[in-house]
Amino acid sequence: DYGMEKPQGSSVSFHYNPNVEYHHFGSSHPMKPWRLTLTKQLILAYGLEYTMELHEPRPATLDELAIFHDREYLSFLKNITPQNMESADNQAHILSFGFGGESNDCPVFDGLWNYVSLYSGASLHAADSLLNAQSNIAINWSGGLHHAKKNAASGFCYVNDIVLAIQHLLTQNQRVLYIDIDVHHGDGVEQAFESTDRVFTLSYHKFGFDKYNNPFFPGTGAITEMGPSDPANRGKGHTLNIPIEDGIDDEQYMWLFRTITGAVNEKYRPNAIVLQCGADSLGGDRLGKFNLNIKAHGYCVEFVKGFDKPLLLIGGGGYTPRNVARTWCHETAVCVGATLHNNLPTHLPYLQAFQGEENGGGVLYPDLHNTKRHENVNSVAKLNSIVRSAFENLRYIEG
Ligand code: TV1
Ligand code: CA
Ligand code: ZN
Repeated sequence: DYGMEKPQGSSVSFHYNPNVEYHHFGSSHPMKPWRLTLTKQLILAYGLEYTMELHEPRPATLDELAIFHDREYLSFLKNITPQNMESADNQAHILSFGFGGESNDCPVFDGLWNYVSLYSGASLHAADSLLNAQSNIAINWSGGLHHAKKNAASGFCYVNDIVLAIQHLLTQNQRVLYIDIDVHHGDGVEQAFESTDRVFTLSYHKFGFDKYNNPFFPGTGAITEMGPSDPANRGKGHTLNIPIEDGIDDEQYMWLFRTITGAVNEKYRPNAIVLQCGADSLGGDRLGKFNLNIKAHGYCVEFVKGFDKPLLLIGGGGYTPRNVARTWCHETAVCVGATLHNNLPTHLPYLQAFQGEENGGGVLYPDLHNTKRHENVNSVAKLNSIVRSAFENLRYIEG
């Protein structure tokens, strides 16, 4: 032993199987897997592929998915097609497994099984490269499907690749911290680990009701929701939810994020971190209600990277494809420590997709706050009270 220390700085691995791009939820559905094509093209155009180790992971197997999901659910998922879904046998299960229904959030489409195996395989492979110390930051922009339950699809999510990746990390890590900056509550991940103290789940999200008194999806994640209340349950206090109102701006969000995430990291002392980077918390998102700019979203990645622990970065929501691509490209650059030019590379395929916008067409960092779609109703007093409650909720965990 020559007392050699592990190399300074971070090595980044990128896990992506391009076959995910070719799946379609349906033309009017907000989830567009081709946003991953845009993301990849931006990353390549900026030359970021030379700064990371690239992997094309194989799809996850049925047995790998069964570590979290029920086999009956998986065999339904594996066999259901747009052609056979009308059969009586399938109709009997379709609603209970979270498909169809009025919203049609989780449609049955061609290649569904292939799609879920591909994004899950990439998250498992990314976790694996952290376990083998092949990288200290592993990225899978195709994953982050945080609503899926062990026996049901929910909110565009069929298989919970995050739960699977965390379970894999737990084979060699005592404590894993899960952080979720998607505009929706990370309910599936929270629920999967509600009875253990080996995973701490922290979600920032919009919480509240619209003018028709309908809750913002999925309707859970109040500040008072902190895991089981039974003191004998080890999971008690290992859940923290940060409910936020419409229109939150960069300064407010960054302040909330560093204050609370910093405190959780210090108290919980995780051995590894999973950060879900849902890009629907950006200003101008088709479904989201926040007003964040790309660099404020990326600040969260920068801040967590600063903890210097094995880090799994995964995608999630994001419904304005050009801004999803910009954000995840920027966050890839943050990981490798690169600074990118605001002017987009001229040789970028799909350059058109990034042009002709009101604010900042042709650039990487348009002003998304200026889209002013949602009035900021987060008051200083309200944010202070959230932080106060969050700190109080942390008293349950022993540092
Ligand atoms: C088909 C076609 C489905 C058009 C769904 C928006 C559509 C939505 C569609 C939609 C839509 C939701 C609900 C209502 C619950 C239902 C990836 C009481 C224009 C992680 C999932 C949001 C977010 C689900 C996923 C939500 C993620 N919003 N058009 N559906 N019912 N569902 O509100 O967290 O980003 O909107
Ligand atoms: Ca969230
Ligand atoms: Zn979302």
